[in-house]
Amino acid sequence: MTSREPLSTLQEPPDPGDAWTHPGNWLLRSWLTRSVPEDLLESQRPVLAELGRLSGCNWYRMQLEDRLNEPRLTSWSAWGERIDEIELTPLWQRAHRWAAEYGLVATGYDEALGRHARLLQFARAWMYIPSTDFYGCPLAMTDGAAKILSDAGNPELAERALPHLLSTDPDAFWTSGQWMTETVGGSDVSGTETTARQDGDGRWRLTGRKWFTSAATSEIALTLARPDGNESGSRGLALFYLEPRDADGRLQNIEVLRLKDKLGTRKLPTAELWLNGAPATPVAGLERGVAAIAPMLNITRTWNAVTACALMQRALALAGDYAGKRTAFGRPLAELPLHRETLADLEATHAAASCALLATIDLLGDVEQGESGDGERAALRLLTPLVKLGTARDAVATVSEALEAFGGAGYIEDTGIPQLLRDVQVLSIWEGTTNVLSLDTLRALAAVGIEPWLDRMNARLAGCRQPALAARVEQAREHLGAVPHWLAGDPESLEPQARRLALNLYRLTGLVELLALADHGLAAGDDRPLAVARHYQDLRFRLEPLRGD
Ligand code: UCC
Repeated sequence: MTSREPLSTLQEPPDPGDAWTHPGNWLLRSWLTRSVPEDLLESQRPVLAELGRLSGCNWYRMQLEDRLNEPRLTSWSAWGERIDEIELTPLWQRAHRWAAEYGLVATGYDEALGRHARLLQFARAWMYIPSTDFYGCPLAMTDGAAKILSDAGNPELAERALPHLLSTDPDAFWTSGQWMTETVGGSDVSGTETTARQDGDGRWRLTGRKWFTSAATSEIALTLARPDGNESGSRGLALFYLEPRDADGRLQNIEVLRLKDKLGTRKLPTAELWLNGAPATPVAGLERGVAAIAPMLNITRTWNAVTACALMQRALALAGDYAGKRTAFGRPLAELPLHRETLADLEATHAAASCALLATIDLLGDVEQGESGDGERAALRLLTPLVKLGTARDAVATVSEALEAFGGAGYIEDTGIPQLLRDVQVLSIWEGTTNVLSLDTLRALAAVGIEPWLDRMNARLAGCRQPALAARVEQAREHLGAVPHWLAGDPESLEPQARRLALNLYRLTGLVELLALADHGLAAGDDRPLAVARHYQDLRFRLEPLRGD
């Protein structure tokens, strides 16, 4: 017997549980059931179930064991050779293989899945992401690169890279970087200083400093540079493809200056790079590089939103489980009315965020498979920045509150919980800050107008037939009716209001989609979505008189 015994109470740790079958994952399952034909969904269930089991159990354990590991940069060999080798953490090395084996990118391009390819891809990502320490970042960029190379009309590059980017063989699978951010700016890339010049053999060579390159171990990268003689500003930039290493694994005229010392996402080997004449190939002409890389941005922004929802769900699964195991004031936390209400607020926020996101993913699938018209394309253009900015903000607030639900334990590093908060903070910064995306919302509105979104929202409400929803639907319709008034007047006067406008549109999207899901649920005898929709409407739209209707 040691001097510490007898032991005082031991607290049972929280367990996230199986990510697929978890009661807190009802929304994803309901959405898939509503959207995907049953025979197709049935064929996908085994892989979703396997991912859910692994993510909530084995991978989660490995993630906790891997907690203190970080990627390491070795700049020089013992004998003075510049090598710039980056060693990844054990979990990251495994996550690369799992990503290939489970088709985390390839599924989105599987023509056999038709318009459901995107939804089924992101359903897999939803479970993979929380236990793989932001390996979703290179996957997002890989997906974006695959999208660009599929559509850019550059058969040579497509033939070279696409079979690797879409491979399900871990040894053949490549990931892509997206090198946009320079010292002059990550939001305003028009001042990009990297230059592109042809050498004597006609090979393009890039020179400049890339300040923030995520997943610096990727096999390819897409980047912006200004060809010699091009005009200043963003139109004078071109989009380039490069392979950082040669066949022997040596960096090709690139130096890794350092790994970035970040608040979170510390498993991710984000590097500052010096390109010193790195060989590269133009992807789609020699100007309008920002427009050329925009499809990648829209895909990575969608992954960003999936990550936000998946990490909110992980935080809520842990907090919910803990509430059943932790006793305070004589009862489990789960029986304390205020604690329950606090968790219910978070769950409602997560549900609405997930609905806005899944509706956007459904639309992306339609647009990519050509099962849509201009209206769908326009609605997607507006919804993408909305869900990116809204889910990111919800994730930061929700995960912060979920930490608080653990009391002091949520602040202690070896519980693994604080990392969640540090990690989600990046979601509202990279791939466009909240303000940049609010301005992109204005750009989208100027290009496509509000009508395609409004028509879609009104059609969703018109489809709600259940009497129990009538008052809620009417209230939502009134909110929608106000939207054109928000947009009236001089477009320039909207700029200071852009964030408020974007967040309101995002929340309305979540509410309307949640009501539509509630309608479907009621028709099938499930009143849970209705309860959550009511909760969200009360929480965000302050409809106190309707409480309990
Ligand atoms: O690199 C980074 C780290 C990688 C980490 C990856 C994480 C993945 C997350 C996954 C989850 C785990 S982060 C940095 C990424 N950088 C950004 O996101 C850039 C943020 N800034 C913006 O988005 C700005 O709004 C800019 C750069 C797009 C503004 O550029 P411009 O050139 O000043 O703006 P313009 O002139 O309005 O746009 C140029 C062209 C126009 O087309 P054209 O030439 O036809 O008139 C726009 O319509 O680009 C078009 N465009 C778009 N098109 C601009 N944005 C879009 C868009 N979103 N969709 C379609």
